[in-house]
Amino acid sequence: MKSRAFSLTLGICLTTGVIGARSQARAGEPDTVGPDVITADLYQLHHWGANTPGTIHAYSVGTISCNVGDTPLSWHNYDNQRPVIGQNMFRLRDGRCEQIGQSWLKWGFLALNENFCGTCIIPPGGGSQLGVNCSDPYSATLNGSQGGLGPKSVVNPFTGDLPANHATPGSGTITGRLQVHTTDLDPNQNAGALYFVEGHYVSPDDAAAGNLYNNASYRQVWITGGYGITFTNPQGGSSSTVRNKPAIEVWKAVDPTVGLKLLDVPGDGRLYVACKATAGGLGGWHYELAIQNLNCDRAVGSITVLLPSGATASNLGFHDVDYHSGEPYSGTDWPGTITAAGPHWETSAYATDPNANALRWGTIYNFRFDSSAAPTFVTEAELTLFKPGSPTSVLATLDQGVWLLGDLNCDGLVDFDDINPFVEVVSDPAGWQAAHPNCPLLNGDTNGDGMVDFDDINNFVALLSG
Ligand SMILES: [Ca+2]
Ligand SMILES: [Ca+2]
Ligand SMILES: [Ca+2]
Ligand SMILES: [Ca+2]
Repeated sequence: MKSRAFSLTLGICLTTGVIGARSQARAGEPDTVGPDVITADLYQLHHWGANTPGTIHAYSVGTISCNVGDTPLSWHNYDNQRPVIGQNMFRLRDGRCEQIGQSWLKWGFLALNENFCGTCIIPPGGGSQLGVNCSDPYSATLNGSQGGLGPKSVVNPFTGDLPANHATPGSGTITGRLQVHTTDLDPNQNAGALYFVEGHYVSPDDAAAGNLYNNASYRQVWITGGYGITFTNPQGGSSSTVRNKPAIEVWKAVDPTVGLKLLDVPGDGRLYVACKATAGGLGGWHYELAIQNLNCDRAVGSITVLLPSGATASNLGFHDVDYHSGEPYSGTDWPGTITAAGPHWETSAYATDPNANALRWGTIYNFRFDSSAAPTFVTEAELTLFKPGSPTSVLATLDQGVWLLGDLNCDGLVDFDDINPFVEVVSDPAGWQAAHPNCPLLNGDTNGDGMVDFDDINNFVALLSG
C-alpha cells in the first residue's frame, strides 16, 4: 500500500520491504518478551488552524497503539507508569529530509483494550493496563487536547522516566500542538515536497523490557487547500502507516542514493545517521546529513565529519526544528566551522547551558556542506554527547548508499561482475545509465579526476584485485 502511494507520487518503483509483515505474519502471537508498545497506526489527522498572523499552523495526529509483547503494559492515569506520545512532521524536498514540526507529548490515561492488532487478552488491570494483543486509540483531537499535553523536556526516552504530573501548555489555537511554519507548507515555496507525520510512544515498562526501538511509525500526508492535511493522495489512493520505523527511514525508501546507519549509544538510546552525497557541489560534492535521535537521552552536542587530509570543506549549513509553548530549550542554530578534521557544528556546552539546542530525542537535525572529497572517502563522523557521561563521544559510520568506486552495477560489491558495466560506462555512458538508473556514474571515476573514461581503467583493475 505504501509503495503504491509513493509510486503514484514519484513515478518510481520501490522495494516493498518488510513493512507491515511483522505484525501480519505474527498476528495473534506476541512478538517479544515483556510489555511492548508500538505505534500500530496513524489513523486520523486534525488541522486546528493558525496563529493570528498566519505564520504557524497546528495539527494533531490520531494514533492507535498496540501491545505486541507477552505481558500487559502499564497505563495508569495516577502516576508515572504510563505512555506518552509524541507527534512530528517531516518534509522531503530537494534532496533533503528535514523535520518541520513537533508537538508536546500526549499523556496516556486509560487503555481501551480493543482488537486492532489481534484478539485482545483483557488484562487484570482493566483500563490501567494495555493487555497482550490489545490496542488503544487516541483520536487526533484528543492528541491535541491541551489539558492532556505535557512537555517533552521532562521525559527520559531511554528509561521512560517521566513525572506523574505534568505542566500543560495553556490555551490558544496552536499552543502545545504539532506546529509547522506556513513557509514550510506553502505549495509555492515547496514544489515537489513530500510530507510525513510520525507518532512515537514512550513507556517506562516498555523501556525497562528493552522494547523501546520499535515505538515510532510514520505515514505520508498531503497538504490541502487552506493548509489542511490528509492521508488521501490527490492523484488517487491513500498512504498507509509504516510501522515500527522512525520517519528518517522514508528518506532512504524514496531515494536509493541515501545511506542510513543506526547507532546505539552505550548505556543510552538509538541514533539514526543518514547521508546523501551528490556530485556537483561547489567543492565537487555536496553532502547532506540528517540525524534522527530516536531515544538517546544524553543527546548530541556536536558533530565533526571526518574528511581525508587535503580535502576542502565549504558552504556549511544547518537545520533544526523549533521547540515551543514554553519548552525550556534554546532554538539557536549550531554554528558551523571548518576544522583540521573536517566540517564541525556544535551547540553550547552542557556546563554553559543545560537547555542548549542539543539534538534531543524525537528530532531530526541536518548538517550539510560541500567538499572535494568523493563519497568513498567520507565515511565517518564524530558525535559528541551533550549531557555528561561516558562515553563522551561516539564515532558514526556513514553509509554512503550506492556510492562505491568501481561498483558499476550498484550491487554493493566491486567484483568481476563490474567488468562489463565498466566497459559500457566508458564507451556508452548514456546506455549504461539507462541500464543502471539509480547508480552514480562517478562510481566509474576511479582516478578521481571528475570524468569517467579510459584513464580510469588502471585504477579499476586495481580495485578488482583488491
Ligand atoms: Ca516497544
Ligand atoms: Ca533553530
Ligand atoms: Ca558491483
Ligand atoms: Ca576519471
